[in-house]
Formats: sequence, structure tokens, C-alpha cells
Amino acid sequence: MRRPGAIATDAPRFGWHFREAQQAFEIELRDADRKEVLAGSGKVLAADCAFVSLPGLQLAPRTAYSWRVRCWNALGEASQWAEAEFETGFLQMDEWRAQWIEPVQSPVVPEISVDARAAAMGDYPIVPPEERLHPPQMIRQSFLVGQEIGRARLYITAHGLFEILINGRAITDEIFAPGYDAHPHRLSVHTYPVTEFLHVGLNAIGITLADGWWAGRTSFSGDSANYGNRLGVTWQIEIDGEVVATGDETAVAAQGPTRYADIFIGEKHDARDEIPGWASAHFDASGWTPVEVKPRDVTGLVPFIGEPVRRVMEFAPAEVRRTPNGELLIDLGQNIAGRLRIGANGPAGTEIIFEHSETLDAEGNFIKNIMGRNKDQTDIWILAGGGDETFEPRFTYHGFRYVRVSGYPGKLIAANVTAVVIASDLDSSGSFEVDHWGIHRLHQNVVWSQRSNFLSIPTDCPQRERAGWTGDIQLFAPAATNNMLVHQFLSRWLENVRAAQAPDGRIPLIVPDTPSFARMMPFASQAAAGWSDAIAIVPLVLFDRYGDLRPVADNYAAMTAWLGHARRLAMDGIPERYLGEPEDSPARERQRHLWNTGFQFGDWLAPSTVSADPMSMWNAARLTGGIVGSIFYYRTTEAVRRAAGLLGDVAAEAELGQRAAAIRQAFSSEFIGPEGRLDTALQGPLVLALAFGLIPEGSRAACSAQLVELVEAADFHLDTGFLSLPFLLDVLVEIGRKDLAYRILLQDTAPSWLYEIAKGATTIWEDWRMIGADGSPRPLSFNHYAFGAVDDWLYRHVAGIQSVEPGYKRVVLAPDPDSPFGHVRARLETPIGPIAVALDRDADALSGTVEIPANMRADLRLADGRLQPLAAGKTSFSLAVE
Ligand code: RAM
Repeated sequence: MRRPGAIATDAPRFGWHFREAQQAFEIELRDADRKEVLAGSGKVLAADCAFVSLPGLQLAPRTAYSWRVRCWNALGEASQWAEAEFETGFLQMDEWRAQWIEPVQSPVVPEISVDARAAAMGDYPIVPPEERLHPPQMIRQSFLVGQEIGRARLYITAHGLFEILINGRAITDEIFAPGYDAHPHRLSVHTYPVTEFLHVGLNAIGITLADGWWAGRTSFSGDSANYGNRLGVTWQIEIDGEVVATGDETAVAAQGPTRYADIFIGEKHDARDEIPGWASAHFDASGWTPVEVKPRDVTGLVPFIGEPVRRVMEFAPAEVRRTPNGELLIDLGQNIAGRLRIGANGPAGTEIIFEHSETLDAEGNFIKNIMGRNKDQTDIWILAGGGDETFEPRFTYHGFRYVRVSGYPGKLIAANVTAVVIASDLDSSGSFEVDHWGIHRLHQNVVWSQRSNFLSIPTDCPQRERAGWTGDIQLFAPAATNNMLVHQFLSRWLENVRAAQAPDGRIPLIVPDTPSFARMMPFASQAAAGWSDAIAIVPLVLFDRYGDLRPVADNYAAMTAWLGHARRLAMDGIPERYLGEPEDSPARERQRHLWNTGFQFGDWLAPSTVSADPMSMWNAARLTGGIVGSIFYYRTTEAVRRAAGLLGDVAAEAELGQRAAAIRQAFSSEFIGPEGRLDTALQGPLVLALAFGLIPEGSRAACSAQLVELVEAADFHLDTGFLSLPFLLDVLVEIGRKDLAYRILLQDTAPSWLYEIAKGATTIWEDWRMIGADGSPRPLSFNHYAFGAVDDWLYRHVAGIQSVEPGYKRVVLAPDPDSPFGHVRARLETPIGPIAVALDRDADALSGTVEIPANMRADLRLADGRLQPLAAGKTSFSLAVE
């Protein structure tokens, strides 16, 4: 992390970039005043520059440090020291002193759906939110500071979302804290520097609590009170070693201008009821109610890791206009996760309603595309009157491009509206540009869908479910690493996955899991291939892309336990058609090595398997569940075998190697027919089996031919679902049909990426026909990153940036001389430094430059396949094109 807040470990790793060839380095850790050297590496003869530990280092909690590094070049010259600062967070929870406080409140009423179809279709009685939801709670507490303040920190977490003022001022630009965790196992404690907000004398802290993920409506079902039904907070401020905490003084609470605030439903704010100065020291809170003080309880409290959620971008809407039916519409021109900030001037009591949607209907009129219970995405603002006012909801976000506005006083102009984009504040790590308008836009759409769905946790979509579907991030993680620095973000999510793992090793389908999901969906307490496998696959993606073994080590026990669970499912399940066979028959024997029974999603949403009927989504599961289950069982066995090898668990590595071989064998006998082709004649299973090496040498030609035939039969359209899509183009290149890979990439009728673009998509769609040929939209999500996984291929194949040793320690730059693009620019920040590729084509050559950092070992792949070693810096080249 370039600018870490308070870090959550006592043994951090360090990283830097050195512009020359590094022969040696030295790290020193010092106190915050840079007076004392607390630890040092001495001069280490190595080129390491990422994830470097200081052996034996153990930091104190809640302490500021500085560190510095210098490097030696090839001539043995030492660089200047480069230095930076960081601090540790609250690491040992037994030191937590604060109690919990809860405003006197009526508990959130659990809204429980039992009927999945009814909830999904919106078929349930509607009671206005105002009659069901409670207002956020405002809590204030004053405290005395006796002497000059050197250093002050606030440590805080809450049941519900919190917003903090000290002496009337916002202390942070972070929002949606404490973030979404696998409650009740985990709840993140955040650290805020507050020195400059305090003064000698009387101070006040004001905290607003809203339902958030804790008590509000979440996930597929839109049920409330998933983790708790009461809002509460626990915090302590440490001022030079002195502690002020919840429970020390009586805090008081009141309800203010916000009538209700819910992540899914939206927010209603009555500006007439604002309470000026409520969080300042000398406010008269005589009408406020004392809070209830609850015992200190640190169960599940963990230090927050990773990047907080912020307003990461703001822009003006593309247009404010009237729709054909005369309604007032804001069109952002871009689908986002976020909300509006809006200005108005009108009489007191004017009620303005903002309804959010991702699409319009075929006529261009406003229509809500997100169906289901509590998916309102509606904000209501009541003006205080008497001048210019501004409103931005605080505890909600929406997935939207269009907003229908009703009740706006006067004329609404674009200058009065700001689109506020909300996401986990990740550093950008790559860019890709190409002179093909559609593919250029495709890449932008992937980045937008990633941004919209990397919000505290990786979600599937930012409107309907906002759930941490394990499968979606499993398949998208490689692509995600190119666009943003996701190491901490995904490590944090993996901590949540471990916390959510069942005692029998099962990994839930969504993390954080919600009880309401299990209540509503009979399958929700099952595991699924390609989904639960995230626990094994994602840590290895982090290892491959960042070169850091720690995620593999941290998740090794969990992935082993998961594989154990999958193995039991595989061994115990026998497909019905074999029940009559003798138990010792080969057909029965091989079933022990195949996970081809029980619940599966299969190659979810493979285009040819879905129709207009929403239930057709399950066709992919029915048709491919058995084969795809077995393929991922193999892949995860291989992944855990690899992890065992990396971690030196030799016995496990050997045993898993044997098991993988047995699965491979069983797979061939079970799924490959006499002609060497797959019995399941669908692109997805073929792509996966070829990609993961499950097709024996003797059948590869037949399976490759079968895949080509299927692509031709589909008239050069992809027919891959969630799990297989990331491998389609790679496999086509590998079997020598690069031409087909480009034909599919550039296909412009559905299902295809360019069809979406042609229909005006600004994010990646959940389904390929979200807008039909006649312009009519489907009531699904316009913002699912899953099918955007192809973005990784653009970086790896078109620009040709390929890591061949984990963490880009060795790189091959293999830009495709046959790509149809004339002009490509790509840049990727690796742990070792940035790689830049610039390609330009004319009739007979692809020429350009590649640029690599000083400490990278890299080769350029020439047109004939030979590798040419690259020197640090920029190299020009020209590859002849046939
Ligand atoms: C959908 C979600 C998600 C997918 C599951 C199986 O409801 O949107 O993307 O992983 O189904």
C-alpha cells in the first residue's frame, strides 16, 4: 500500500522501486521521530524489492514508525535513503477498554422472505419504508482534555455504519465504515488520527449510526436484521497514552433529520429537522436520551486491513432532460455505483424524489430494471427552505445511470448535479488502450464494473444482490489484478472467507454469508464447484500476480479443509444411472474420483442454455453440473497440490499428485467418448477441460476439433458461461485458432461483447441480451464483472504482458503480431515496477517499444517464437507480419 492507514500486522513487509539494477539493499525501521533505529536488515545482497520482511521484527500496537531503505547499484554505489511513515492499529483486542453503547431504540424489525420467487419478482405486500424503517441514531458525548495534545487516535467499530464528527468537524473522508465483514465472526476496528480535531478543554464527539449491512436490508432476499437488530458503537480515543472511551461518560442520543437510511432501499432526509451544532462541545443536549451502556465485548473485533471506501470520483451528468412521457430525467452517461449530490432552492417542505435505474425502456422512458423486495434505490429529500441547499445521502449507494426526479422546484440543470462514485479506494495499476472503439470501450466497461463491485467486498452487482459471490471473484480475480492493486482488498476478503468457512470445510456460496439467503434458497447452504473453490484459486492468483506467498500460506489450511469437503461429496455421491452397477465395477469405482452429483451451478449462464424464462438459468447447472463439478474438483486438487509444493508440505504434495492423476483418469473414462470427444457437446466444458489439461494427449486433436465445430455451429459466437469464459480465447489460441479468438472477440451480434457496446453498455452485463434487438431491456443486472474477465486476455495476449515467474519476476513480452489492432498502449504496475507496451502496425510489420524496470528479467518474443532478452528501459522492435 502506498499510503497505508493504520496497518493490521505486527510484522509488515516492505517494498520499493529502485531505478537502477539493484545489487543490495538495506532497510531500517525507526521510531516516528527518526531518533532511534529499532530494527535493521543490514546490507542484504539481493535484488528483492517487494514483500521484504525484517527478520524477527515485532511491532508494538498503536504506534507510529518510520522506515527507510537504500539500494546499491551494479557499481556498488549506495543510493540516498528513501523514507516513509506508517503506524500500527489496534492489534491486541484484550487491550480494548471501551464498552458498547446503544441508543434506546426499537429494534429493527426482521423482514423475512421465505418465498424466493415472490421476493425476486417483487410479489409481496408493500409497506412504505417510512413505516418499517427506523431513523439513524445520533449519539454525542463530551469529554475534557486536560493538557496539550501530542498524538491522538480514535479506534472505533459499530453495529451499523458510522459517521463521525469531532467538535462539529468530519474527521475522515472514509465512508461506509466499518465495512462489510463475515459477521458475527468479524467486525473491523478502524483507526483515525484525530490530533488536530481536539483541543484543551471540553470536546465533543458525535456519531451517527445507520442500519448498514449489520441490521439493514441486504443480499438477494433483501431481508433485514441479518446480523443484529440493534445499532451500537464502541470507541476509544487515546491521547498520549490517556484513554477516553464509550462508557466513561454518559453519552446521549437523538434522532435527527434522516427518517431512514438503508443501503438497498435508499435514504429519506428532512432538512427541516437538521440539528445545527449537535456535535460541538457546548451544544445543549438536554432533550436527548441517555444511551444504554453494555458490557465490553471484543468478540470478533479485528483490525481493519486494506483500503477504506471513499468517494473515488465525481463528475457532472451527461444530460438532464425530459423523457418522451414528460418525466424529468438525469442521465449520467455512465452506469456507476454511487449516488448523487444535488443542489436546490425552494420552499420549506418541498419533497424531491430520486429514483435510480440502470436503463430506460425501448421508448426512452424511465423504468426500474432491478426487481425484488427492498431494492427501491430511491432517495427522498425534503427542503428546509430559504436558500441554496445541497443533499447527498450518506448511508446508501445505488447501481444506476438514470435518475427520475420528481418534485424538483424550478428548473433542474446539470450544473446542480454531481455523480458521486463510491468504491474501495484502490490504487489503479494498469491501463489498456486500443484504436478499436468497441474494444477500447469494452476495457473501460470492465474497469467500471470492477470499480462498481469492489466496494468493501467483491460483489456480483451493485444493485440487486451486492453479495460476495465466491464464484464471480474466483473467475475475475486475474483480470482484477491488472486494473487495480487488489492484494490487500482480496486478502481481507479471504480472511472473511476463512471466518465464514463451516466446521466441515464447506465454503459458502457468498461471503459474507447471510442467514436470510440460507432461509430463502434451499441450495444456499450447499457448496458449488467454481464458487467454493475461490478459497484455493484466489490465493494462488495473488501469488502469481504479486509474487507474495503469504496469501497461500494464510489460506492453506482453509483450502485443504475445503478440498476435504469436496472430496467427501465426490466420494459419497453416485449418479443415479450407476446405482444398479456392481460396487466393484470400474464405472462405480471411478465415481469416487468425480464430483458429479449434488448441487451445482455448472457453467452458469452459458448463452445457449438460457432463454427468456428466468428459471432457464438452471439449465446450465443441469447440463454441465456433473462435468464442470469434476473439472473444478480436479483444478482445486491441483491448486492445493501446488500450494503444498510451494509451502514445502512434501507429503501432501505427493498425495494430491496421485489424487489428481486418479481424477484425470476417471474424467477420461467418464466424459470422453469413443471418438475422443466430450459427451457434453458444449463450448464451456471443452474449454475448461482443454485449459486445465484434463484431455489426454490422444484426444486433444478430437476435442480441439469439436470445440472448433461448436464455435462454427454457433456462427462464431461464444457459448461460454461464468466459469469457462476466462479461458475461451486462450484455448483457441493454444489449439492454433487465433483467428477464431479474434472473430469471437470482434463478433457484434449477441452473445458478444461488442453487441453490448453497440447497445450502449457502459458496464459489463450479467446477461448478453440485457437489451434486446428491439431495444427492450431485461430486468437483470447491467453491472456484473464476470463476463469482463476477457480483459485479462487483452493485457496478456494483445499487449502481450505475461508473468512467467510469480510476481513478474520473469516476464515475457509477447505482443501478438497478428492482432487486428493498429495501435495498442498498455501499462502495468508490477511489484518490481511498471511495464509499458506501445504497438503500432503498418502493412508489413508490428513495431513499437516495450519498457521494463531495472530489476526485471524480461524477454521479447519475436515473430518466429524466439526469445530476445530485454535490457532495462525502453527497447524498440519491429516484428514482421506475414
Ligand atoms: C446470481 C448472482 C451471481 C452468481 C449466482 C450464481 O444470482 O448474480 O453473479 O454467482 O447467481
